[in-house]
Amino acid sequence: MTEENQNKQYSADNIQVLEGLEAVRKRPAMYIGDIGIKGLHHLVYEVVDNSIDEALAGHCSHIDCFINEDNSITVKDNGRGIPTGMHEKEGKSALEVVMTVLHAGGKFDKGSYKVSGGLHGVGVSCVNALSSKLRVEVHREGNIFEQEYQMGVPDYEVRKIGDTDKTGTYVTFHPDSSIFQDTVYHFDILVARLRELAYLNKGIHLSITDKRRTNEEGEFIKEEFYSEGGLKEFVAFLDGTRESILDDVIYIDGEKDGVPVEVAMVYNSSYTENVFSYVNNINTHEGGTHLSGFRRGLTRTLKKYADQSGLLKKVKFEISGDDFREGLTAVISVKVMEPQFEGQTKTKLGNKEVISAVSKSVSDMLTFYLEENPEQAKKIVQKVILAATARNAATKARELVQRKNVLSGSGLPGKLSDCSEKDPAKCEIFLVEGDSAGGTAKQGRDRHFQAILPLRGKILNVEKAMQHKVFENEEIKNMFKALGVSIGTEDDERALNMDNLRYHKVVLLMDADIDGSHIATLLLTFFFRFLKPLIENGFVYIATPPLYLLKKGKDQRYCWNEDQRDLMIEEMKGGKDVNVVIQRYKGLGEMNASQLWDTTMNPEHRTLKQVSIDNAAEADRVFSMLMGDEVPPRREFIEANAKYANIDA
Ligand code: 0RA
Repeated sequence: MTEENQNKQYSADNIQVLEGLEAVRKRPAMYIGDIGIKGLHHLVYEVVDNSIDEALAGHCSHIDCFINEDNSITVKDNGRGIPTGMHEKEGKSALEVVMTVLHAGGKFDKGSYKVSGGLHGVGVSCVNALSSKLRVEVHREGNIFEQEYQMGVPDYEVRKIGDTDKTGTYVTFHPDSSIFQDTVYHFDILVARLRELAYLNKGIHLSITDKRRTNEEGEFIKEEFYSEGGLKEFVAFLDGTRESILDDVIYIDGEKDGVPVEVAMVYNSSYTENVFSYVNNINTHEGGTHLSGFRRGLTRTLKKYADQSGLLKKVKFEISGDDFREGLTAVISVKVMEPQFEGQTKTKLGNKEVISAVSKSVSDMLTFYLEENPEQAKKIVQKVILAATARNAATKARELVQRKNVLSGSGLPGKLSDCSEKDPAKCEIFLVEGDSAGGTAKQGRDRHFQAILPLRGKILNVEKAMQHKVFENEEIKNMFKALGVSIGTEDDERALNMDNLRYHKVVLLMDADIDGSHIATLLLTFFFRFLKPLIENGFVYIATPPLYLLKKGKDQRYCWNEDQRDLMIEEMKGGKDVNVVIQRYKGLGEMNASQLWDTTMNPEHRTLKQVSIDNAAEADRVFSMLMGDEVPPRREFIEANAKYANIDA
């Protein structure tokens, strides 16, 4: 190539780079999922993923993350450092290529299990494009290099700024506030993900430091994660507050047909199934072939063992696949070279070859385990028989509910005050604590699109109840009927059928006190365990009634927290010595219908908090802990989170 041609080539490449960055900024959601809290945190995962890849390749042992005072993020690793030499094809530093060219990151490290497609693995260049500022520092071959960017565009060429005897890559980025709705990082969300990563990738030290806050000793808040046992420890952690029926977690870590498979499982005394599956460290919410393989291996092996053991002789009914998974907590993690992600949220693994790889691994491991541990094996089989017995009872109870539905005409509960609109997308239902608040809400609502269902007293703690008890519960039956949803479809006995869902906003309206919080928690537990797709679709909300009413003559104002109250009092006084009347709302009952409408129900003024699941494994652990028998972890959680809740003890 002549020099002139080379220059042309160079500028043509540059135009491509700019077009690439522009595409990301125009449609950020296509690359990182959304531009809300999820997408914001996704930026961190994207950067950390690169360091994890370096660790999986065996060159990095420590990854340290920092939330800086200004809400920028720093990720440091002690890997080999991103190469800084000339990139032949692009005619510039390899570092600049990795940081600015979409999907360039993976090109260097063929052979590691890099994710292709899906929402993840889009590369650090996406993070760069979505950052108002980003700085990378590389320690490599005795030198320190740096480059800075604005919205992905380099400020200058890669330059050497010093000498070092270390190696590693440091990235600091400032999420662009003109792109993201909110640029404040949540420590807890990052903690949950880093902990998960530590369990999924044993042997790597991960840490997160929050430089915005200090503890009593004046040190920054910091959490460190390291797991030697991997998924075995993950399952023990998830089931920490449940009562195990086995002596130990069953564990396998190996490779079948070229697919690395790691599985850990344990049975507890609860009635829920908690199986989390991962592909290349991504939580596959929608499951897929690795999950099918796990289920197949589990069912076949346990069934065979149970048949041979003679323990099933007295059982008069069919045992189903579900029965083998009641009270089961398990994590499956596979690494797939070229994963095919399918499903609505692209979190369902499609690769067919993975089914037999996982199923064979699980069969081998479990057969060996059952033979070696006959006492444990007996406990598992007895648990399965109990589950089958209960399921029979549950099926009968459920059929009873469904038949009653048909008999009572419209099938809507008598306590429901329905709305007149029929298009679910425009309809809202308020689940209201108590008949009296329900009455106020009924008067205050816009009956055109808002329905009210009062709930009486504490609802059932589904975390501790057998399935048939759940379906027999009056309040729960009412919720199913009012919402228009049912459990069980043709191909999955436990799947939720939402085809006839009647409202796209399901709003929990509770008192802003301890009892209200408790009822909201019970309800959320019920939604999480039985109506999860409603949450995943963004249909579940929590209403936020005000805590105070301030009055000075005709001037009346509502406040939602103490800071707001104090500010407003000063404002109403206007420097004069008049004592503003403060009314503390203890319950919804103290508001009249028009006040409730104005502050809490009117779409023009209200604030609804949308319920979402950031991290499925963490949500499961928290619910089991909040609703379980052990008091100390619950107290610890409530104390740590008290600042988020309106607690009025
Ligand atoms: C490709 C090759 C080499 C290192 C990396 C990628 C690398 C990338 C990232 C991203 C974050 N941290 C990272 N650490 C390393 C090095 C190849 C060599 O030295 O031979």
